[in-house]
Amino acid sequence: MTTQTTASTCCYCGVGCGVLIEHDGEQILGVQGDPEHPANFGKLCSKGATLHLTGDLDARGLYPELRLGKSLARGRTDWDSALDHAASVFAETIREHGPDSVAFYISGQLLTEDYYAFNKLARALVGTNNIDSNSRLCMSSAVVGYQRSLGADAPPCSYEDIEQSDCLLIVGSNMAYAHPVLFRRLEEAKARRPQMQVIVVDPRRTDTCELADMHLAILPGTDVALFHGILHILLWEGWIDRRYIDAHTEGFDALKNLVRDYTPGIVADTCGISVESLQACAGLIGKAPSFLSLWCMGLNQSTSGSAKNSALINLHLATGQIGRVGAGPFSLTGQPNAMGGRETGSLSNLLPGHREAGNAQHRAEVARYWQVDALPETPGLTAVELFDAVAAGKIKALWIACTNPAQSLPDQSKVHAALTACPFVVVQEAFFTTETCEYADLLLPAASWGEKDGSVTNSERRVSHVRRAIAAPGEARADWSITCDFARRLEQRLRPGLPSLFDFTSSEALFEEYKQLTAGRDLDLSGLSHALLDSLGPQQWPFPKGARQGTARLYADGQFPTESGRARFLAEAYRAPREKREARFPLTLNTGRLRDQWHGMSRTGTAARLFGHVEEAVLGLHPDEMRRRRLLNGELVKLRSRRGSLIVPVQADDSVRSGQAWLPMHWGKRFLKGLGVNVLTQPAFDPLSKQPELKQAGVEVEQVELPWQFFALVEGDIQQRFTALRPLFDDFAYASLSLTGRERPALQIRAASAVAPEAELLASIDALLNLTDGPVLAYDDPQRTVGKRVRIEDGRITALRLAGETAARDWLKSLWSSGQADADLRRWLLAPLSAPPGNAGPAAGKTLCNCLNVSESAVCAGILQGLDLDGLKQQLKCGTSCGSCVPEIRRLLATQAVAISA
Ligand SMILES: Nc1nc2c(c(=O)[nH]1)N[C@H]1C(S)=C(S)[C@@H](COP(=O)(O)OP(=O)(O)OC[C@H]3O[C@@H](n4cnc5c(=O)[nH]c(N)nc54)[C@H](O)[C@@H]3O)O[C@H]1N2
Ligand SMILES: Nc1nc2c(c(=O)[nH]1)N[C@H]1C(S)=C(S)[C@@H](COP(=O)(O)OP(=O)(O)OC[C@H]3O[C@@H](n4cnc5c(=O)[nH]c(N)nc54)[C@H](O)[C@@H]3O)O[C@H]1N2
Ligand code: SF4
Ligand SMILES: [Mo]
Repeated sequence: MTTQTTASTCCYCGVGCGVLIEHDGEQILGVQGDPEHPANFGKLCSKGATLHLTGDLDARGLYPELRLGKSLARGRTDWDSALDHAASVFAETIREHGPDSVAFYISGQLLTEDYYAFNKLARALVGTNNIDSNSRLCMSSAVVGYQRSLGADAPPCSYEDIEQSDCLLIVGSNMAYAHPVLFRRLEEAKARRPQMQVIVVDPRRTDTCELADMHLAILPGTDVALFHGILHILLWEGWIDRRYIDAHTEGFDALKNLVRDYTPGIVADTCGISVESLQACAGLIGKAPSFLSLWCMGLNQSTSGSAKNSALINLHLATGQIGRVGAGPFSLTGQPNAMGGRETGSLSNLLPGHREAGNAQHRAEVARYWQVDALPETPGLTAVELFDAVAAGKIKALWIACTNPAQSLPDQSKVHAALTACPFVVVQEAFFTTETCEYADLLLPAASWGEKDGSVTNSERRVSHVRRAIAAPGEARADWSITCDFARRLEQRLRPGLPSLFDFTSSEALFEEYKQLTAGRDLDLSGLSHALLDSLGPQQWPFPKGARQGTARLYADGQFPTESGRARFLAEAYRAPREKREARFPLTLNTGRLRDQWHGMSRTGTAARLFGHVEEAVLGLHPDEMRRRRLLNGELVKLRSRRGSLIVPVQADDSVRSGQAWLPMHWGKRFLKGLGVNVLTQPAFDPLSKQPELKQAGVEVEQVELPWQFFALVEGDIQQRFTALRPLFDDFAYASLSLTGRERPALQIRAASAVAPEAELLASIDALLNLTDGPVLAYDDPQRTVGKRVRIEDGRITALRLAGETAARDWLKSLWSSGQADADLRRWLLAPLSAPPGNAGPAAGKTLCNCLNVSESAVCAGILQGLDLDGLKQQLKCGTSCGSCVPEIRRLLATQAVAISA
């Protein structure tokens, strides 16, 4: 079959890049950036550019699976039986315990049409507001911030504003990793206009700082103090816009009173920065012709998330820096359709069309449109509260779609206990490998990227048409279609004989119904349709009926969608993060994203190439903290919080300050022994947004003695081996599973324990590693302190494992990846020692440039030869394709230059 191209969007971050999917009608063969798409103009980052390499069918859900008793295993079933069963259980539960005994937990990665179907199902049919989404962990503080300060949940800016601004404040956002294509656009703009000032506020020195003129490494959680301190200086210096304040805002006097106490000395002290840098930062903002701020999880994921958002927006209102080119408070959205979720009302407190579930008039409007008597009044549960209610037995049937709460919610011990206790759990998933799937009584296979049709809204309010390229594998179905099919079966049981509310035969039909609910509201997108998006391309809302183009910028006229038409200053005092530093937990744990992984790694974790940059979860600690605790690089440590513990290797990392610790968020129970990173994080949440404080948990680090070490590599049937092997490592203190190898992917396992495991366990592991028969060379020393096995096929290593001691690990891995199996290897294998022979070269190290496979060591060698960025690009080709590695190359250039000159 010939190769076809389907234009669609990337399924990862909120930048919302257009992709051209190359396929043969059955399989996706490649992806390119869509040059026509106004979010990316052809660019893609390392994740977008590798989409076609992800999604191993062995990890996908292909058929519905049902468990008919908690102690039983799940078995394959058909869709009719699956959905009839679900409808019966839901109907019975609702009849017996009321509508609030069931709940839906959904996701910012669903399409707008999927969201709308779920919303109507929960509120109109079931009659509950218990429908919340993972956006509660992500954007809900920004929602509150915009609503409170500006009157509606609408980011007022466009991506162009980032390019055109004179002064950019990037706060609590590592956009070099998390919004890479936008960062590329910023890099290019800064190269064109070097006078543009970029300030980064982040407790860590991230790759985003490589572009910054100023980096303020504030102490975790002190942003509100910083913003008030900046405003204090702006007032003192007269750098505010009195005319704008008078004409378009209210509440300034109260704020002025509050910030009087936020003197530079006190604020610098609270934030752990110098008075000079605070003054300089305020100067850049106060004197800039245009000022734009970008923020993400560093502000939102906090017990002061709402206050942080409003304190930042205060700065824009006080300087009149909103509604103009290059100006405004611009919240970056995380997930591809976090915006669509907010628009369709997919947080428990919202309703479609930017309405409030707590507002009687809003409820009446939506009820009338849906032709039901009324919508439920009882407030719905938010994510953390919802799982608490599940644990307490109040929620008896839980429907989870497109999110992996058994990895991503804070306080995982509680989440796992809740899922174990819940009488009926439905999981609607594209990948059946996630931690949450384990708990499903009914597991429903969902179509995923490239296989479904609908729409998404990106960070700049731009709606794109997501198009289907190929059919979903097996019996997987589009989310909206699963939801509507279930809803129709539930209707027959709850309101028999009445006309169906879910008579939708396409995602387009859902969009057509939904869009009318936005008519006349701030987000009015009633002029859009799938067909119009096809003819005019992606459009920014508002886009009312009859419009021919979208709206790039909001509030140009200074009119805000509040009762008075004025924007509001919010005066809230700074509050420290919930978990104070104390002797037992003296470190603050910060968690967040890596460049090449996506959340729980269900998709990115199927592509070996994406582990090339970072192979496993490693704790970063400042060198002083390492010294104080006598820790060495690579050593395993136990990381403990008030809620749980985790064993991981530690690494000196001077991008975090003393007193802090850093761990990537991606590792859950599948990839790491234990309950994952979130066993440590705290469920305490912001009082208004209910968003938990995922970025600041009190922890301590302890040494552990785990002398018995294990290392293995195996090629072939990776996902099946992964799933089969993972449970065998439950008895080890530490175990980390990942993928490795670019051309010949393999499953890699590292493990450790205090004593050697039982011989039978090791034998079972060997069997799954393909190391028990065939061309396998083995050596075990009599005391069983060293055990080596290598499988050699056609002169190449295809599986290997070291047990007891793993000194030869890197050497063997390099032999495996180079495809050699020479005399040295045979000699080493039969010797009682485990150490590699003397001529073993260094380990390959991490891959910096994933597109062109350039290692960090090659880049460092180039720098030592005197090459600059352009030279490195020319000679090594690194950074010449997607550019995601360029910030890191810049950082290496800067640090190496220091090392050379020092
Ligand atoms: N590669 C990749 N990209 C992604 C994702 C992914 O999983 N992988 N996920 C997407 C999603 S859903 C989201 S929400 C976004 C998240 O995007 P970001 O928010 O940019 O990413 P994070 O790494 O979670 O956190 C950002 C920064 O907040 C800093 N921070 C921590 N505490 C504080 C604080 O108190 N104050 C300030 N000012 N900063 C603080 C951290 O040090 C970190 O560098 O990324 C999106 N893009
Ligand atoms: N410690 C810590 N924890 C965090 C964060 C942090 O910064 N630190 N960040 C938080 C944030 S901002 C977020 S957004 C969450 C994200 O947390 P999750 O929502 O749990 O993240 P994902 O792993 O992306 O889950 C999406 C799931 O949907 C599945 N899927 C993919 N496509 C489809 C589809 O089309 N249909 C269906 N039905 N399923 C599909 C994927 O396989 C995946 O399992 O994590 C939060 N947790
Ligand atoms: S920046 Fe990368 S992950 Fe985000 S939408 Fe674009 S290609 Fe996808
Ligand atoms: Mo997110």
